[in-house]
Amino acid sequence: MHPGLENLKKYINAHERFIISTHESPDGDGLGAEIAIRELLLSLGKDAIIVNSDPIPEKFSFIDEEGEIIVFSEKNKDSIGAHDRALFVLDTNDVSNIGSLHRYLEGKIRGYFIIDHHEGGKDKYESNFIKVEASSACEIMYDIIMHFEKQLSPKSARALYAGILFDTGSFRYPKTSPKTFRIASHLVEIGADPFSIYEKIYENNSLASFELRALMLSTMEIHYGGRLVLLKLTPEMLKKSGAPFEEGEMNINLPLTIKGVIASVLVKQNVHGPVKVSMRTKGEYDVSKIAMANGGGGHRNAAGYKSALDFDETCRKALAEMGSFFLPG
Ligand SMILES: [Mn+2]
Repeated sequence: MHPGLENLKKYINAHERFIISTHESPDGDGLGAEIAIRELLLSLGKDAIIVNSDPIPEKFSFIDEEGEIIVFSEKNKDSIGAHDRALFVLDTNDVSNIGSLHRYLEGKIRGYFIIDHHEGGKDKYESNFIKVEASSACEIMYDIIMHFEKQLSPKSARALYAGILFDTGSFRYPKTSPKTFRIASHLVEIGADPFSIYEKIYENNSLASFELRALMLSTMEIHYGGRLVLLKLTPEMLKKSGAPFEEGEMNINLPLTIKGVIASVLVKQNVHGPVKVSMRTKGEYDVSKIAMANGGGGHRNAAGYKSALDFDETCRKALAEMGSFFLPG
C-alpha cells in the first residue's frame, strides 16, 4: 500500500468540510480527479465543493456533467466558507499553482493535502499522496476510490477516463503501464465511452485555433541539426487569430511527429500573462531538471517553467539550456 494512502485517511478523518482545487489552466486530469474525489468525499458523509481559479476550457467542459465546479471570483469568495474547510490540491505539488484562490485561502483554511504525480516536491512526500510513477492524478484517484471500496458512478468513470486519456497522450507516454490499461478497461465497463471522450478532447478544435497553429508554424525555428524545434506563442498571435491560449499550447506536440526531432520547445505568453517555457522530449532527454532549475516542474519528457526574462531573451536562454543535450562536452 502506498504510504500516501495512510496520510490521506488521516486527513479525511480530521476534517468534515473540504475545498477541492487544481492548478491554473485546469486540464482533463485535474478536472477529472476533482469530480471523482468529490463523489468519494460525499459518499463518506463529508461536505466538499470544487473551486478553481480558472474556468474550465471548453473542450473539457463535458467532464463537469452536473455543473459542480465553481470558478473563484471576488463576488463568490465569501460564500466559500474558507475558515471552515480543508483544502485538496490535485495534479500539482505546489499549492501556489492553484492561482488566485491560493492567495485568498492563505491563512484561512484548516490545512491542505496534495494528491499528485509530478516530479519535484520531495519534501512533501511524507505528509501527502505523491506518486510520480502514476500516469495521472486520475490513476491515483482510481486507486484511492477502490481502496475505500466505493462504487464509481458512470459520471466519475468518464471523468477519470478523460483525465487518464489526456495525461497519457492517448495511452502512449512513458508512464502508461499495464495497470493504466486495466484501470481504463474498468472505467469503460462502468460507462466511459472511448470514442466520444476522444472526440470531445481532440476533435473539437475551433477554426481560430487552426489559424493560430498556422501562425505558430510560420515562425518555428529548427535547431541542432533538425533535432530541436522552437515554437512561439505570442499575445499578438492570440489577438490576430482570436483563439484561446490553451489551444495554442497544444501545438507543442506537433514537432515531435517529425522524423528525427527529439525535442520541442514552446515559448509562450498569454495576453497580459508571464512568459513561460514548455519542453517536450523523446527518450532519455530529461527536461524536468531544466524546469526545476528555473523554479518550475514536470516530468522527464514534459516540463516547464515561468521565465523572468522578456520573450526574446527567454527564447535564447531556453535554446541554450537545451544545448546541453546536443552539443559535445
Ligand atoms: Mn496530471
